[in-house]
Amino acid sequence: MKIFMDGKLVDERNAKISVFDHGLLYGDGVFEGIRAYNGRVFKLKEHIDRLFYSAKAILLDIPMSPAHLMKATLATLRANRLRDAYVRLVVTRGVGNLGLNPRSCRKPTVFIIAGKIQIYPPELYARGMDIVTVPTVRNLHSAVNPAIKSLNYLNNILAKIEANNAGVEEAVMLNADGYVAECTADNLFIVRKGSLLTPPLSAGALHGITRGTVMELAAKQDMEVLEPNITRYDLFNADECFLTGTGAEIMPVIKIDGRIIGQGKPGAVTRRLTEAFRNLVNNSGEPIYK
Ligand code: PXG
Repeated sequence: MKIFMDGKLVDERNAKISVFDHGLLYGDGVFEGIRAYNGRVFKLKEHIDRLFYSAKAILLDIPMSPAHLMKATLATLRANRLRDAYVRLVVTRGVGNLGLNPRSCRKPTVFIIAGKIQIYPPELYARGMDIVTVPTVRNLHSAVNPAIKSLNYLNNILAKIEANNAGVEEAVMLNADGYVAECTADNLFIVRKGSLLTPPLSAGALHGITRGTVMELAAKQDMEVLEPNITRYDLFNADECFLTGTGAEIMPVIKIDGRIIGQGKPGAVTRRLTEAFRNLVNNSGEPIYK
């Protein structure tokens, strides 16, 4: 496997990070997870834009332009002869000394991995997922804003462990006010009386690119799309529920905290949006091979 590392494509065995990199020592950095389908990178510009917004929020100057990063992403996919892939783009604060002050870090580290991802067991897409709400509260936006896709995912990792301990694959994270924020790497949607509802970004949800795509697809299908605060009660009484994310795509949810959602199987709206999503990802995006 070829990895893009600080401006060059290198062999996997030579793609090494210093133990003094503050991305490793402090989780000081930002990342993006991007997907390619059928020889095209889905929403590449949106992902690169979000990377720059995350970097701006943590005062990290990415040492490459957005255009250069897009080219590097495509070059990494070509170097690995990939058409369907998952791309992980990472920018860290770089090598510094043993102290958290980023002033000692001279140059951010940039690397890009192009590989595969399967975050949930494939059979769950047909059956639907059982999820639970967990005690770990989503980061406050007055602390580390959940809009920042930072290298510090402990908030989400703790929630994931709590879900696994409860015997399920995914966790619903509530915010400090008790409203639904999102899952550990996915946004959450419910369908209620024909309308599509998802928590507002102010509730602690990431500005998910799949989330935005699904909202657009629903609007095109003449559905009403709303972003109200959502409670656990709203989840339990939803007609349908599903999760969205670059890794997850669209995952139906059929049980939450032991309550069966709707008919206990993936619903018609979820299926219709999944079909529209599949159609879009296979027929749009930045071509890898021109
Ligand atoms: N919320 C959080 C906290 C995320 O990390 C999403 C929502 C969905 O956003 P997008 O833009 O992908 O629709 C994410 C995305 C992984 C992995 O390593 C994580 C994400 C994406 C892909 C893979 O498990 N996070």
